[in-house]
Order: sequence, then C-alpha cells, then structure tokens
Amino acid sequence: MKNKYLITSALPYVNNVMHIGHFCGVYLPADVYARFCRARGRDVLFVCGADEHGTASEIGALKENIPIEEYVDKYRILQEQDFCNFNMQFDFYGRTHTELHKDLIQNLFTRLDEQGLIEERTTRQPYSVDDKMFLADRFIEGTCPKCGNDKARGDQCDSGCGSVLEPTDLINPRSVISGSHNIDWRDTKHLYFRASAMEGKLREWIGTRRGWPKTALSIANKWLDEGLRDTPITRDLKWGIPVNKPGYEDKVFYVWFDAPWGYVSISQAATPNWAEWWKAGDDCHYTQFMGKDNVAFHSVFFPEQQLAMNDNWKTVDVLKANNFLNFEGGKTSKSTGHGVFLNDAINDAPADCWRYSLIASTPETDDTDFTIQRFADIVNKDLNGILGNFVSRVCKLTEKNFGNLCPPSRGFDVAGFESTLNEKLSELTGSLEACEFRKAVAALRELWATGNEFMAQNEPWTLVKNGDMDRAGAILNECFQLIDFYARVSAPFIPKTSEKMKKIFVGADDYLSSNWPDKYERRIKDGQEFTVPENLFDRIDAEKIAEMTTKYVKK
Ligand code: B3M
Ligand code: ZN
Repeated sequence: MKNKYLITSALPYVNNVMHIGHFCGVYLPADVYARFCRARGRDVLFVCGADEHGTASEIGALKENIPIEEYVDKYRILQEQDFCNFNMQFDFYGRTHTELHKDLIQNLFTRLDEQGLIEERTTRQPYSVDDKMFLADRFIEGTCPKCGNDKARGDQCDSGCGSVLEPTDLINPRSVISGSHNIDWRDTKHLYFRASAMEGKLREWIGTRRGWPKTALSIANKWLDEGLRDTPITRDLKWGIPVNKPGYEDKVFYVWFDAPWGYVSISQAATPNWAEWWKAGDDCHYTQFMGKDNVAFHSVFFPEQQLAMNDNWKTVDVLKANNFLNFEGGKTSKSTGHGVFLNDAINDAPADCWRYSLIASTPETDDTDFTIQRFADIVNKDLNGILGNFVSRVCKLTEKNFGNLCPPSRGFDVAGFESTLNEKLSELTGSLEACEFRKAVAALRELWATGNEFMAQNEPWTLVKNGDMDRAGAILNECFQLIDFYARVSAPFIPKTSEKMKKIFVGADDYLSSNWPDKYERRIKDGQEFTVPENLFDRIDAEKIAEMTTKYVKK
C-alpha cells in the first residue's frame, strides 16, 4: 500500500481575486481529498502557489499602472488570504518568481538542450506598430480558426474551444493594449521544444494512466490524435525566467514552460524531503486538480518534458479535471461584476456553508450552473435542516432531562442501523478515493439523515414523557455516538464545524482521534461530559437571498 500522496492544484495566475467557480473546480476538491488522505494516515504533500509569470499578470499590472513585482505581490497575498479564510490546508503555498524556481527551469532547459530536444527557429511574430512591441500570448487576441470565438488569445482559445494556438492562427488579430489592428509580422528567433520526438513515449505513458475523468481523457486524446506540434518555449518579453542561452538575453521562457515545474520548486521550498514524493516512482501516488482549460498542458506538455528529462520525475497518476461552474446562467466576469468572489462570499456566510454547497455542486461531468437559491437550499436543507438540527436536538434534549453527562447505553440493540451506516460509509470512502465528490456528498448526506430517522423512529422525547428514562437515555447515547462519527467523516468537507462537533465532548481529545473510520464505532464513554453548542448553521432566509442576488447577479 502506497503511503506517499502528492497532491497539487493548478497554480493560479495572480491577476485577480478568486471567484467561487474557480475555487470549486480546482482548489476545494483538492483540499477535501488531501484532508481525507491525511485522516487515512497517509504521508501527504499538498502544494500550490502563485503562477506569477506570464502575460496575464503583465497585462494586469499595465491596467493598474503599477510595477509588475508590486502587482503580483498584491494579488498573491489577496489570494492567499482568501484560501486561508476558506480553510484550505496546503502543506505549503509558494510562488514561481523565486531563485529556486529559476534554477530549476534553467537546468531543465539545459538538460533538454543537451538531449537534442531544443531547436532554434526563426518565426514571424506579431509586432504592434502602435505599441512598439511584440505581442506574445495574451497581448494579442483575435478570432479562433477552430470555433470562431472572437476572444481567442495568442496561445490558447481558453474561453472557447480550448485549442492551443499560435498567434499566426488568429483571424483578424488585435493588440490587447491599444486595440490596434496595425500589426506587422516580424522575424524573430525562438527556441522550440521538439514535442514530436516524444510522441511514442507519451502515447505509451497515457495508455498506462487509470482513473482519469472523461473530461481529462478526451482532451488528452484529442491532442494526441492531432499529432504533437513542436512548441515554442521562449517569448519576446521581459517578465519571466531569463533564457540561459547566448543570443537570447532579451527573451524569457514561455509561462507554460515554467509554471508546471512550479509544483516541483514549490515542493522544494516546502520540505528538504521533497524527493520522497517527486522521485519515488510507484511508491508515490500523484493527483492533480485543475479546470478543463489546463488539461492540454498537464496531460501532454508537462509530462513530455518530464519524460524527456529521463530523470525519474514523478508524473501524474490521476488528472482530475473539472468543467466550469457558471453562475446564475452566465460566466463570472470581473468587468461586469457578475459572480461571487471569495473575498465577498466570506462576509455573507461562514466558509463551511460555501465549502459544502460548492463541493455538492462540483462540475464533474458537465458545466454546472450555481445560483444563490441553490446555495440557500443546500445550506437550509442539508446543513441546517439535517446535520445542525440533529446535533442541536440531541444535545438540548439530553441536557434538559439528564444534565450534561452522556447517559449510558445499556446494551441497546441497533443492529439494522449499524449495517446501513457501514454501507454508506464505504460508499463515502470509495467515492473520496476515486475523487468523485458529488457521490461522496450524497453518501455523507445519507449518513447524516440516518441520525434524524433514528430519532424519529425512537422518539426519545416520548419515552421521557412516559418515564422510560433508561431507554430514552440509551437512544440519546447512540445519538452522541453518531455526533462523534459525523465529526470524523464530515471533517474534510466542513472542517470548522467538525471541530465544533468534536468540542461538544469536553476533554475527550485524548481518546477521540480524528482518523478516518473503517466502520461505525461507538467511542463515547458512558458519563462523558458534553456541552450544548451554538447552532451549527444559520438558515439563509428570503431576505438574505434577495440581498445576495442584488449584490452578485449583474447580467
Ligand atoms: N496559471 C492557469 C490558471 O490560473 C495557470 C495554471 C498553471 S498550473 C501549472 O488557471
Ligand atoms: Zn476556439
């Protein structure tokens, strides 16, 4: 059984605060999975960090008219703060504008070059006469030749069909800085990675991958079917990693050449033992989380380089790609203000309400529409109505009739209920192992619902009224066992609430470990002291829904 688990989420560009769609598809599922793996006793390295290079941040800095270094610092810190507010438990959150990263990339380049996999080519690149500069990547936009999207960028049609492009592919291109169509095509030298030489190895490698979602596999295969194109890895830009080759002093590496290696350099910054994950071969299991627009780079471009290095680099085992989470029938847009950004969301509801309602909406098979009404329904029904209500009724009823000590169980027979719990638990565990988050949430919800059904069937309040205190106490004892069980299995999804549930049992930390259960266990001792917690979740009422709708829906 493997014990090393490497988990990464795509490194976000630092050109914006994050919205719930991006969070839901790429970061939150990775955190749920990492927490689950740790609870199973695995040695997890979960890293992420800012993707600071590239034209996304350069254009942002130009728009805000501040130096690029200041700009990337600003957004990196804002994003980190958001992640912290949403209780993301990275082992390390790093960045790509570091010496360590630069050394890694320059060495990578040297090694590829030594193996004859780098080729110099003179290509025609768009030069904006009005802006007096070459227009690399996001500096140029035009119509995608494949799908007709008129916002395709110089390197990818990421808001359309996802195709990877070169600027020469764009129809009717324009400069993003000035909007000018006055584009001169000028010769410039660039270095190409000879991806075509890696085709055989890559095919073989993809053939051995298991457990990838359809979204990821179909994109990877489409790429392979089209044949691997040699890719330019340098740019006529100043912001980025300098190219360590004579004659290239005024160029930098393409952001997608350096960014995926950020997973490695960030791991190196995280721990001196980074090689225990990155060089461990089959002893380590590696899962990557990303949106579908990043699949081509992670299923083809990055592994090609890793394989080409011939240096035993750990390649991805499971590439978990999600579709997009839209909002109220449209795409989130910073410019119109349509959509929910994390820094605002946290003021409307606690992180756990967002975490749970978003993971329950993970766009695993298709793009999914998230709405304020959906958010409220999930919080009100599942969190407040099922889990919160159960915990509150059990604690209050017991306190009122038995004081603050868990009543004894007296050998009460609950066999039927136990096998149901174990069945649902194995569904939950299996779904989390497979990174199928919607199924996992469905199983978790059913586990919670078992508690309410148990209460409804046994009516401990009626038993109390009829003076059958022993039986009432035994039922409530079982309910406390469930609260402890729920705290354990809910922790990856709603970590703060799980902590609150755990704290119900006063001074019980020494015997209530948080590890992931293999089966339902009764761990709460007779006479265990407990406290009645504040309501775990508040309802989202109609007034709040209206307020949030006004604030976030800007179509
Ligand atoms: N920065 C794209 C994005 O933020 C890109 C991912 C890099 S992963 C190595 O969605
Ligand atoms: Zn397209």
